[in-house]
Amino acid sequence: MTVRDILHFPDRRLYQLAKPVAVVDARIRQLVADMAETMYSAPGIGLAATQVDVHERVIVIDVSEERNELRVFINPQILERSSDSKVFEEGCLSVPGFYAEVERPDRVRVEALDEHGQAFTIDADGLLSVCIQHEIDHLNGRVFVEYLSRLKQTRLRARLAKAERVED
Ligand code: QAP
Ligand code: CO
Repeated sequence: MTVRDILHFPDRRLYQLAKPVAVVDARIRQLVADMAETMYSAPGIGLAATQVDVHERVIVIDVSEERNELRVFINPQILERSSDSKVFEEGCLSVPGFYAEVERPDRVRVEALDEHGQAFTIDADGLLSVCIQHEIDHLNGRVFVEYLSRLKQTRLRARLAKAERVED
């Protein structure tokens, strides 16, 4: 297992649309293992392949306290969204140090393949629901900051550009 480099907003590669996985094979399982390692070492609760510059539809999530309930979603599809929505404070490993409230459907029903290529369906609510929706957005080339007002996005870009200059 290897910790992979995470792309940082506003890297253009974060806007790429990920392709469906055709076969869940050893290569995909290697990707899943590396993504899990990368997420746990960050530490984070979710990571999409897009964030490690692999543009295939693979997500890893662990929202458990103990950090021992890895969930793998390959080719995830949202089958149903609840009509009621909730606001949640989100963060992202691709936008370190930045958090903002985002409104999304409260619950989702999701179908996906696991790391063995086995199909499963799950009804998610709470943090898991937010996380699944956030990560599927990544696969569609969408970063959560795009839900913010133009003004907030402009301020964030200015702040990140400044932080970048200080680091170099
Ligand atoms: C997405 O995000 C998410 O800024 C996963 O300095 C977040 O794992 C879904 C992280 C919140 C739902 C709610 C962020 C780590 C981790 C940072 C993450 C940071 C260090 C974010
Ligand atoms: Co993210």
